[in-house]
Amino acid sequence: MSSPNFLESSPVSLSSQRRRKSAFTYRQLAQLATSATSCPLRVIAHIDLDAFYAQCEMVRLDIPPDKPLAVQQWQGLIAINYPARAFGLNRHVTITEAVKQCPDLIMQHVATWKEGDEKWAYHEDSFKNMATHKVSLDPYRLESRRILATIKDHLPAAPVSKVEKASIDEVFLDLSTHVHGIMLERFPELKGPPPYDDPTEQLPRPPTTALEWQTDALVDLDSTETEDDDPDWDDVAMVVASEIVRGVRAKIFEALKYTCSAGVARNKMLAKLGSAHKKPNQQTIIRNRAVHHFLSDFKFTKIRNLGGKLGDEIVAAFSTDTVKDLLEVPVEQLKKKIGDDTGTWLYNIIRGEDHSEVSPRTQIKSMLSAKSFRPSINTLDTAVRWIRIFVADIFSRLVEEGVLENKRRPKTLNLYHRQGAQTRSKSASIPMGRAMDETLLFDIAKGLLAQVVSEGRAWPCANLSLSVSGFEEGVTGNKGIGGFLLRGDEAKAISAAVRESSEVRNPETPPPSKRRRVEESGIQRFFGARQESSGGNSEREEQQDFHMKDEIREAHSPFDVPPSAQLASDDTPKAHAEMQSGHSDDDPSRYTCSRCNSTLLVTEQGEHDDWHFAKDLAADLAAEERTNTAAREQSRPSSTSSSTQPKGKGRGRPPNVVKAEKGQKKLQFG
Ligand code: DCP
Ligand code: CA
Repeated sequence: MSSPNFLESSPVSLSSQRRRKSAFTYRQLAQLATSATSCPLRVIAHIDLDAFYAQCEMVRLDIPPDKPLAVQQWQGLIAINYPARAFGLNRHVTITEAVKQCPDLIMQHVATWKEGDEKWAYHEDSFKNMATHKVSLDPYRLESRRILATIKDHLPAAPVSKVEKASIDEVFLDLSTHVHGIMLERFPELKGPPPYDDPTEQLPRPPTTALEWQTDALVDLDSTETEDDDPDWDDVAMVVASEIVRGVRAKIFEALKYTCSAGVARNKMLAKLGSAHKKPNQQTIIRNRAVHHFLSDFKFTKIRNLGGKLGDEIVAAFSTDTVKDLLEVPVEQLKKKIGDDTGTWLYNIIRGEDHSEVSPRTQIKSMLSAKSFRPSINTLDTAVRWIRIFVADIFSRLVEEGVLENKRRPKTLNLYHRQGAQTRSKSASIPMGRAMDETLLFDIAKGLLAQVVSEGRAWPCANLSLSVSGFEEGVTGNKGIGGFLLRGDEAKAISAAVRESSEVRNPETPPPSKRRRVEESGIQRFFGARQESSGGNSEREEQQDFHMKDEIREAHSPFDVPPSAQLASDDTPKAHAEMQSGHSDDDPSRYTCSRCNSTLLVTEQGEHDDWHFAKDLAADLAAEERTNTAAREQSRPSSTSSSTQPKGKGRGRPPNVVKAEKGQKKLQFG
């Protein structure tokens, strides 16, 4: 907690005589009031929770702060508290090694949804049951939300302070406007007006006694700067921001018992590097005069947005991963090797220039619930049970998003299904004309699954996931649910919505929308995909779904229908009939389906029954849709909306069927 208090004791007279004017102008001060991204006085903070999941468990279980604890997910450790890190533990050690290195380690498994359960819970034996359990990050999301609410409560409302949730345990704060207000109160000389009413006039210098760096870590200055140099208003702004951040951190601890680390600097990129500089429970200020020195020691792959593919490309292009080396490269050469936009951006970023905005949009854009199956699952019954869990998982998150109060509501439900190398996705509109509940989502999801199954080749299934997307702001005040009724959407009831976005993918070539993005040049090429795949929220927030996200990314990327998928697509009842002709009816390896009189191999019975289920469900939903549409059209004859029939590729194509089915009987699902 020691902090150099150098500026307070600086000799006022000498330096202030040397430079009587600030380097900053009245105009630049005014820009601070509006949080202009180009303002050189700008102050941004990044707050990152220390060992977040581990702290959540410590707080939940009331474990003393000095006890080593790690959060376990199946056979791995995903969060390690600082006392455990003192034993050399990190995310890469195995559980066996961890216990060897730290015999007193408390290992807490993450909460899980147990197949068939209505709610997630902390199960003692979950780590042994990967096949029947699914990780739930709800406890951490809940804490994340409480922390965000505490931060927002503590700070003045937007637009005075802007808060951007950057991941499950990180936020950016733009404190510029707030700091500007405090500076004007503390230093009335800043209130102006500028001499000669000229905003380009320089400000008077701040009194040196104004500064008291109460920070835990103050990054060393650039070699050209000395501590004897008088502070300027950018230093004052940093001190004020640092006080605010200290207050926020104290409040989080007081209210919720979580510690966090913070960085304060002139932009997001520097603030983020700052919060990671000293951990846990510390804050670091990177004064403008210290930026170059601070950055030159870094590997540029640690910089925000340079951690992934772009960083790797730059390392390869310049055979170095250090900022120091890259600083030597002229901008023209950067542009030549990695493109004009990216080159210019990189040139600036390694010099500490980043004008990206703190975006207060903390709204979730999509929600995903997923499960990879090891071993793969083979029956519709099991798949439906998982779908039920996904729906419960997503719905509980929707409730927290305010779906019940109509604050926000997703428009689309998407199902992804993976079988071998083939990923299929189906989407449906969520009808806007009725209240959203779990049953509605479950019915739509089952309809989507039915589409997949009716196309055949559904099993063994290695991965299933469900997501909602296309969030719309709802209605506040007295408009009620009707506010969600959008022209055209009214007619899209459940089955009709299982529609055109049905896709079969194989990871080779991108679909048209993605191709366009890949062809984009410059920085967008790298960031566009990243942003899309993050679903507007933390990638880590879906931690257990990392691999699933990869698949979704894959699903949006390269595709060519593989031979197996083509076979499935061309797979007609006739083809099956031909394949199976000539077999004896009393062959014990065969059976005749009582519903459609098809002759099938006994081993095919499960899939065939599933197919009937899928067909039944699709037919029921279509009937329901017809009834709904007719009812709506009767009540509103002037309506222009029309019903859409299912257009899935697999329409009417049963696997292994000899004759077309007859009769339809609804199968009830658990
Ligand atoms: N997380 C995860 N798997 C990863 C990375 C992170 O499950 N590969 C989860 C667990 C972490 C949380 O996200 O607790 C936040 O990630 P951080 O990278 O911020 O790590 P911590 O908060 O655990 O530690 P630190 O104190 O270094 O920030
Ligand atoms: Ca963290």
